[in-house]
Order: sequence, then C-alpha cells, then structure tokens
Amino acid sequence: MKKALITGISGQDGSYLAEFLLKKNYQVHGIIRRVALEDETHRLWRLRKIKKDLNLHSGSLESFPSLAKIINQVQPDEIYHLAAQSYVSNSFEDEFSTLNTNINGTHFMLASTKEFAPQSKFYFAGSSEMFGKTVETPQNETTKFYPRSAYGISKVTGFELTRNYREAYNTFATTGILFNHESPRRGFEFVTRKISLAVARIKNNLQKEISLGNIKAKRDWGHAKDYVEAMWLMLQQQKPLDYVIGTGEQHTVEEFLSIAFQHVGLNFKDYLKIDKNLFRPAEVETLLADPINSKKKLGWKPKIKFEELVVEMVESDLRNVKDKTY
Ligand code: G4F
Repeated sequence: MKKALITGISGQDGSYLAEFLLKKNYQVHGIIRRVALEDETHRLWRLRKIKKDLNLHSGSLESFPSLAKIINQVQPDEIYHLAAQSYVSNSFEDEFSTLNTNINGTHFMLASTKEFAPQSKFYFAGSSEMFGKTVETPQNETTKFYPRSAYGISKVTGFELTRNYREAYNTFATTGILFNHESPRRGFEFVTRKISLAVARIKNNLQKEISLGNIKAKRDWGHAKDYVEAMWLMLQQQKPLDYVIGTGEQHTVEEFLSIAFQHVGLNFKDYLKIDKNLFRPAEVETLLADPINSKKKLGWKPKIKFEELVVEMVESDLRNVKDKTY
C-alpha cells in the first residue's frame, strides 16, 4: 500500500486530494496544526466524512523539527506540500509572516525530505500568482514570472527551491503552477465563495448587498476536484517536471457575479457596492493558462465547466443557509 503525506490536508485542495488518494487505496497521512486538532468542528469540517480513515499528525510549517520528525516516521512514497498562507490580500497586510511561513515551510519540507525520506516524490503547490503582471498571454511553463504580492514572491521562491532540490540533490521534486480553482469548500475570504454565500443570503433576505473590489479582474477558474488529480498525475510520471494547470478559459469576476445572481433569478447590479478599500495595492489583472503540456504529457483535462462550478457553489450555499450552517 502506497503512503502519501499531505500538508494543508484540512484545506480545500487537501481534503479533495485526501479523498482522491483514499479511493486509490493509499494510506493517507496529514499534517495539521495542534490548534486545529483541538477545534475539529470549525477547522476540520472538510474532513468530517473521511477523518476516521486518515492518519493526522500535529506539526507546524514554522518548525523544522516537527516536520522532519513526521517525514522520518511516516516514510511516505509521495509528499504533497499544499499548506501556505494562501490569501493574496492578507499578504499585503502581513508580508512578513506570509514570506516566513510560505518560504521557510517549503524549505523545511524539502530539506526534511532530502534528509529523512530521499526516495519520496515531492509536489509543491505553485500558483499562477507567480505570473502576476503577465508578460504574455496565455501563460505556459516558460513564461517569465512577475509576482505582484508577497504571496506571489513566496511562491516563486518555493518554485526555485523545488527546482534546485531536483537539480542539486536529485529529489523527485515538481511544482504544479495551478490557476485559480474553487469549489463549495473554498474559504470565505476568496471572491468566488464570498459571492456564492452572498447570493444565498440575499435570496433569503439575510443580507442586503455585496461589497467587492475590482470586478474587472480576469481569472482562469476551474474546479478544485479536477485539479487534485493533476497533482497526483505529476507524481506518477517518469521524470519530475513542472506543469501549468488551468482550463484555458478566462472570465471576469463580473461574469461570475452575473451567473451566480442569475441562477436565483436576481440581477447583481441591484445588490453590488464597489468598495475602494477592497482594491489591492498591486493587482493581478489577467490570468489565463495554456494547459497544452498537462493535456499532452499528463493526459489531464478539466471535466467541470465554469458555469457548472458557479451553480454548484451557489446551490451548496443555498443549502447551507437553509440548514443554518452559516
Ligand atoms: O479570489 P481571490 O482572492 O483569488 P486570487 O487573488 O486570484 O488568488 C487565488 O488564486 C491563486 C491562483 O492564481 C492562488 F494562488 C491563491 O492562493 C488564491 O487561491 O481574488 C480573485 C480576484 C482578484 O483580482 C481580486 O482583486 O477577485 C478580485 N476581487 C474583487 N473583489 C476580490 C474582491 N477578491 C476578494 N478576495 N474579495 C473581494 O471582495
């Protein structure tokens, strides 16, 4: 039985990946902060259905010894390093902890892998935020990076560390440059979930309006469930290579809004308030993947279309509001 170790297992991607790997008959281990283990209801809700099948270890990205100990003990075949401070806006408010946690965390994971489980295959969760102020459209594996936030910078550094471990120490280490991927399990701070929950609450007279920043921003949005399969495929290849993972289709925040409100028979223009405070000091205006390599070499193709994703998120939040979950 293969063993996988996931950092960030309690997040959106971690929870879908854990489900995916359990179905493939892996023994699945996850690293969780002690505070989360002590507050299962709020912090581990995404793992509710599978928690009994998981091996959870208490550890922190800020502590090299805690990570080294777990990697040494588990001896995983595959390591998926997904944990990070992943909210771009927050990285402007607290550059220092974003850089510290994301860069050191990745470095600690790579160093522990090299030292204690060198046979492990290593996946690093890169991001299309690395392309930032894009120098070409669409973006592929050779597009130059131009990060626009501490978050983007931390991911470029993680990418370089991962590449360097691959080249210097022969670690099977790869980066997935994932474009935005969403689902009903998305955190509330991200724009798609903020919209889907607001739509459900407005429809049920619990909220009157929604405040947003730059609704002209363009993103390549896919479904997280599809994207975790790409992570796994990257570690099943003969050679460790970096891949751009996206749909190749672009939409504005405004289009997301429009479809979400339309789905419940409302017009977003009647409820939208533009708030200057929600604009970022340096915005990433447009992201679009050229996923040709992942299609050709991994045989990966996203299954869930944009409109389906929006509707699934709104439907899920309508149920949450009805069940008084939120
Ligand atoms: O949903 P967002 O916060 O996601 P963002 O910044 O694109 O980052 C996400 O995707 C990355 C992959 O490219 C990940 F690496 C990262 O960890 C994260 O998952 O914002 C999307 C767009 C931005 O242009 C933002 O300015 O929506 C715009 N926006 C407009 N109003 C807003 C809001 N974003 C948020 N979060 N909240 C608003 O009120």
